[in-house]
Formats: sequence, C-alpha cells, structure tokens
Amino acid sequence: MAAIEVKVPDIGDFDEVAVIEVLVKVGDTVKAEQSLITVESDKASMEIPSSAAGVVKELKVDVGAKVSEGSVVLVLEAEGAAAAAPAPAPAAAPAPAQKEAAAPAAPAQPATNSGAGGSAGPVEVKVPDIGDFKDVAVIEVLVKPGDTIKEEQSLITVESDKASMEIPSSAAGTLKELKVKVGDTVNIGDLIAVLEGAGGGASAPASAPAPAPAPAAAAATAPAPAASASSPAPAPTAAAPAAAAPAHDPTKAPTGNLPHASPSVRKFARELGVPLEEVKGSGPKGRITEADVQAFTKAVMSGATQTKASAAKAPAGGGGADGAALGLIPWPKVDFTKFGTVERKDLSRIKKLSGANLHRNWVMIPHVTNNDEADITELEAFRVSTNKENEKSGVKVTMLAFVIKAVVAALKRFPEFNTSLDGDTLVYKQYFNIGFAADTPNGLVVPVLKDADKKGILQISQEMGELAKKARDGKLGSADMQGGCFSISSLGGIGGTHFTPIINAPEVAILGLSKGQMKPVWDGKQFVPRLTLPLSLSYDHRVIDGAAAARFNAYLGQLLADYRRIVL
Ligand code: CAO
Repeated sequence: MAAIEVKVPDIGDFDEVAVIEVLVKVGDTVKAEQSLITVESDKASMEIPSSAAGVVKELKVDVGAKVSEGSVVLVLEAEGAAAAAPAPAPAAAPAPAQKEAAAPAAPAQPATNSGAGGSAGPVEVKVPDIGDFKDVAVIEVLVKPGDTIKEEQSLITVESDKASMEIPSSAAGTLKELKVKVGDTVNIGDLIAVLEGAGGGASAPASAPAPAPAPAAAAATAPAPAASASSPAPAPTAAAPAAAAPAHDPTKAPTGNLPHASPSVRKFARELGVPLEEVKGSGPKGRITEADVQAFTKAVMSGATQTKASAAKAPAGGGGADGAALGLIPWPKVDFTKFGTVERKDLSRIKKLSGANLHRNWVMIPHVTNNDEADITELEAFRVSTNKENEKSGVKVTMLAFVIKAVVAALKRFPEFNTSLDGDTLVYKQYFNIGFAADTPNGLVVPVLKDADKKGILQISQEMGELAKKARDGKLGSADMQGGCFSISSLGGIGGTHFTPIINAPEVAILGLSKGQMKPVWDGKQFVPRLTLPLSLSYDHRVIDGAAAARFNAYLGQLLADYRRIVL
C-alpha cells in the first residue's frame, strides 16, 4: 500500500484560504472525490475533494489553517485502483493554463468586454463561466431595483452541493431590472440583471457573456482534479469536479455541519463574533441571511437573548442589570458624590451569585404569598424542656427543626408543593430535602438538609447546626446546596412580622418564618396569651392555587399547634 499526499488542487486565484471544516478523521476510509475539508474565502466556500481513495493516515491541516494550491491536506494509505494513480493530487489538478484564465478573475471582466465607451445604454449582467456547475440554485438576491451597483459588487449567491459563491457584477450602474429570483436555477450566460447609467465597465455590450470566471467561479471550478484544463477558456467538461458531483437539488439545504449561510454572511458573522449556529435562518430552507445576523446581534445587545457562551458564564440569566431585557427604562445613573462623601465596595461573590438567582426567580415566577399564624405555645414549651433534657448532648433544638419536620408532613399531604415545573410537566418528588436560608458574613446561602422525612428532630437540629456552621465558614460544597425540594427562610431569631420570601427555583414554594410573639388570642370566652409564629408561604401560582396555599399554611399551623397530629 502506497502513501499518497492529497494536496489542495488549483483553486484559482485564491491564495491562503482558511480551512473552516475538516470533514474526515484519521482512520476514515475515503472514496475518490469525497470531500475532505471546506475552505472559505470572502466570496466563496468550497469543499476540497480527495484525488484518491484510501484510508486517512495523517491529517496535515486543522480548522483555522490557511491553505493554497499545493498545500498537503492529508496522507492516505492508498487502496484499490486509485492507489495506483500517481499520488500527489496537484499533478492531476487543473493545469496552470486554467489558473491563468481564472486568475485575473472578475476585475478583468469589464476590460475584456468589447465596445467599452458608451455609458447611457443598459448593460446586461450575465452569469459568468462558473465551470461545470449546471442548474445551480439562486439562494440569495443581494440587491434590488434602484440600487446603485459597484463593479464587482455581489449580486446573487448561488449554491451547489459542494460550493456556494457570490456572483459579482461585471459593471457599475443603477439596477434597472432583476432577472432572477431566489429559487431559480441558473447556468452560464443566463441574464441576472440589467443596469443603466453605467460607468466604467458598464459600457460593455449588453449581451457579452462574462468570459472569465469570477473569483468565486474560479474557485468553484478549482477543486476539480481536472486532467485536461489546458485551454485558456476551459470547456465545461474540463472542470471535472462537478462532473463527479451529483446534480444539485435546490429543494434541499446543503448537508454538513456548517450553518446554512453564504460565505459573505459567514464572514460578516465572524467579524461580529456571532455564533452562526445559534442564529435562526429566515431565508429559504432555513438559510441564515445578513439580516438574521443583524437581528441576532441586536437581540444580544439589547439583552433580549444571550449567546450560549454568555449564558454559560452567567447561568443565573439575570437579563442584565439595566432592565433593558424587560423593556424597562434604564437604571438611574446618579453621581452620589454630588450629595456627599461615598465609598464604593464590590458585591461579594455570594451576593453576586445569589442576586442573579433571586432576580431570575423574582422575574420569572409569578409569586403570591399567603400569610398565616401558628399557635406554638405548647411546642415552644416542649422545645425548651427538650433542650433542658439534652443540655449535655450539645445539640440545641430551635423552632426551625420542628417546622422542618412539620413541613415534610404538609408536603406529604399536599404533594404539588413538592414538585418542579419542567415545561408543561410537573415533576413530583418522592424525597423530602428541605433547604434553609442561612445568613453568613458574605451573604445568603441555602444548604439542603437531605431526607428530612427519615430523621428525628434531634438529628435535624444537629445536621442543621453543622450545615449552618459550614455556611458561615464558607465551607459549603455544591453538593450541600443541591437537591432541595422546598425551602424555609427563618428570620424568627431576628424579628419582623411577615415578609415575602422569594421562591428558590426550580422549587415551587418557600416558607418564611418571622418572630414568634406573645399575642392575645380570643378563646371564645376571653383573650389568652399565646405564642404566635407568623408563617409566610410564597408559592408559584402557575403550579399552586391560592386555595391550596391557604390549606397548606393552615394545615402547617395545625401541626405546629398540636404536634401530635404529625403521627396521625
Ligand atoms: N421566633 C422567635 N425566636 C426564634 C425564632 C422564631 N421564629 N426562630 C429562632 N428563634 C430564636 C431561637 O430560639 C434562638 O434563641 P435563643 O438564642 O434564645 O435560643 C435565636 O432565635 C437564634 O436562633 P438561630 O438563628 O441560632 O437558630 P435557627 O435554627 O432559628 O436558625 C439559621 C438557623 C441558620 C437559619 C439562622 O441562624 C439564620 O441564618 N437565619 C437567617 C436566615 C435568613 O437570612 N433568611 C432570609 C433569607 S432572604 O434574605
């Protein structure tokens, strides 16, 4: 088995074109004519076919590399008949003569048109020699009647299954009439447009077919490992590659992994840093147009959408601090120093992260908060006595541990509070992991107490203490904060009567506890002092109805008022 170096054939006047896709890998068996790489200039993209069959032994180019005629693409272990052919592709590539014909390319066209001189008459612009490509589809019309056209300005984009190319104007002038539309198929000599008021090359006789391939056309013919390209004006058959290529079906989008876009649009996207694979094409067959790239750029700049890369950097997806994403007026910019001395301090890392999460949750979840109160007089007495009994154990029981256990019982009674929304589907969890908001010197974190249903009050208290300490010491791992079903935010040790906690997405509800206070409660005969715990239940109204929330909160209150109910 012989090793064959497959080289870039004559690709016309294109020097140093970029490899934008490598279509094979080491070990692949390739057929003769099979596309190996895609290269792209600013006017055309084309696939470079293999000059032989065999197994890819070594790749010599990578995406981003620049190649020219003669650059080695890869080394093949030749097999079969093709292997017997002289190895290097350039030997079989179009002869220099063809290159010479192609090289002057479009700029030469107007000059070669006879009859230059008059400038008033209309000029017909026709499809130049685009090699052996027959019936190529017009996939884009880049100009419209009334436009002022410069010589060499691209008029239309055509596409075969191996290459797409822009057809430039052979003259300058005002576009009077367009003779093609998207979806048409064209061949050499077909009329594209009529220009008038032409200057420069526009004086060419109307009927003059473009004698030399435009740059793109030259490129399109180039991949052909043509054997008989000695004529300065290559006969269609001389440009062999197309002969091997199946006829283009204009109803199908090109295959391959590249976004469906013309070379100039791809270039435009690259210049703006737009990830073309994220742009939705509005053109025929989903083709991405320049307007699509512009619209995508505008959407990103306004904050209406994010690229995948920026979404990955800011998973919280806050939508920008300026409110533009919500169509709001900009955030007020105030020079505070005009009113007094100020000091600037950056938000802590935790504040930045939790802030983005809170913002998203607040904006995306329709919150409603149900406020209720629980009589915890007996429970508090029990808690105090329990702590006395367990003084030596070092585990202190707070009201929060009792509330966690009671919440588990309420979640079992009202399972829709233990769910997450996944599109239009509700995911019911069969486990009971309860998150609790912990105040730390650096900001708010929510450690998760796992399997609270399987643990007693003492174990819950102990684990909560450990998690709260870890949180304050900044030692919580991500696993400590994952897997929550429902969260509790307790401000009871601090104060307040009621508040509106923000749901910790993707959970659907959160309970806020405020400070338990002695209140006079009417027992039917008289006012009696009772310790009353405020319960603030925020719920996602897409999932939970107000009545269900009121029932959940009332049930929770009953459990806390008489804890024996939990075992019922
Ligand atoms: N009513 C009255 N007193 C309460 C109470 C309530 N609802 N909850 C707790 N207390 C009392 C405790 O009994 C304790 O009193 P003693 O010191 O006399 O025993 C004191 O308040 C302090 O309790 P604690 O805060 O140490 O313990 P906890 O289990 O109640 O809470 C934790 C633990 C980690 C949740 C808490 O320390 C904390 O960080 N809370 C803040 C949560 C928060 O920031 N939420 C807001 C989120 S949104 O911004």
